Amino acid sequence: MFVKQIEIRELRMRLTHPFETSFGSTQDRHVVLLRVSDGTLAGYGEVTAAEGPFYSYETWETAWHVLRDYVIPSVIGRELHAKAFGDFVRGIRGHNMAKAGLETALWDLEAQIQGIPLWKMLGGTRSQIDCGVSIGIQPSIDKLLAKIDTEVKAGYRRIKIKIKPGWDIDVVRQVRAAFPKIDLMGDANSAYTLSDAGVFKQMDDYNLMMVEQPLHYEDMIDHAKLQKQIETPICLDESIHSADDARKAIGIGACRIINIKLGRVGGHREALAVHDVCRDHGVPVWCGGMLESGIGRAHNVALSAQVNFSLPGDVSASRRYWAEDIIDPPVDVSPSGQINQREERGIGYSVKEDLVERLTVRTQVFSA
Ligand code: OSB
Ligand code: MG
Repeated sequence: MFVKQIEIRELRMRLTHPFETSFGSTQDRHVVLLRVSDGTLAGYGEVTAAEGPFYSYETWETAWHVLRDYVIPSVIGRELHAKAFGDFVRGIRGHNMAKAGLETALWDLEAQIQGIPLWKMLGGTRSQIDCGVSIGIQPSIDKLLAKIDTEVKAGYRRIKIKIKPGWDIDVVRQVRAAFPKIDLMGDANSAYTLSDAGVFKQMDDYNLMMVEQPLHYEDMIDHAKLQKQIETPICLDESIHSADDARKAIGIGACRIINIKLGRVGGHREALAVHDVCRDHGVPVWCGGMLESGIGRAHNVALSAQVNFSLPGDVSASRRYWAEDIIDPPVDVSPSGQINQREERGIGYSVKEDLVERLTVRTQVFSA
């Protein structure tokens, strides 16, 4: 396809509730969207970088800079397939979230041109995906228990709670006592070191599906040491940026599960490669979330159709995040905790262009 025009926009969107992790709280999101056109059709992608360099070094502002000055100039006016995007930006180190914003838009456009749903073009087979929720750190345990109750009643198939030092073992104990049967996990977002192994040994008593990224955001070695000391499977999030990372982490026993995020790995092509490495090693994967608008969410849904996404992901309904999402229809979750893939072409949801325009605070257009 011919990359005739690329539009980059920054939107301000307020989450219905603040979301707190071990590295901080966020509510007012800066959502960077990419719209790429061949002159006839358009594809959309989302940059999942956060408001500050806390989950990773990228922010919405670094993504804008890297896209404007390096990524977009590498592909504008070129003839390419979405799967070849990585070859055009190979010289740009890191900044995977910036790259993924454009890469995913190119996949949407290519699926639009072919007139097929993206999930099918990617080779996905799951026409329904299993959904979990990620619940941020709450002001009190009672509030957390009430949130879990709401989500379990809504049908979600797995509950993830955020943990940090001081909000960990006692919280897990009380959640387990109140909900003995639910599929439960904890996500530490790198808040611990190997000297905290005792905390995770205690967690072994509460039948957690997994503990996500307990240690440093660049580490694999200490995770392997921790995994040897505990029974609960470790799931890596922050540490995995590529299929090569996945191969190394699995090889040294640093994890037994991997969370795949499109932004963190640079887009659909690398996400599929991570998926395949995990599948070949018998390691299940699930799709992570980054508090996306409907556009990033729709890409997550499409990716989750891959066969080895055998665990419920952090892909949940639009209404959990936004009073009004920017796609139509919003992403909806069934009472049995699943999202149905759509048969419409591309990401399968249409973008509410009027609403996007109202939420936009800056735009830049690049034309061939
Ligand atoms: O670690 O998975 C994470 C949100 C922001 C940054 C990191 C993470 C998260 C979530 C939320 O857990 C997932 C979601 O509901 O989108
Ligand atoms: Mg995580």
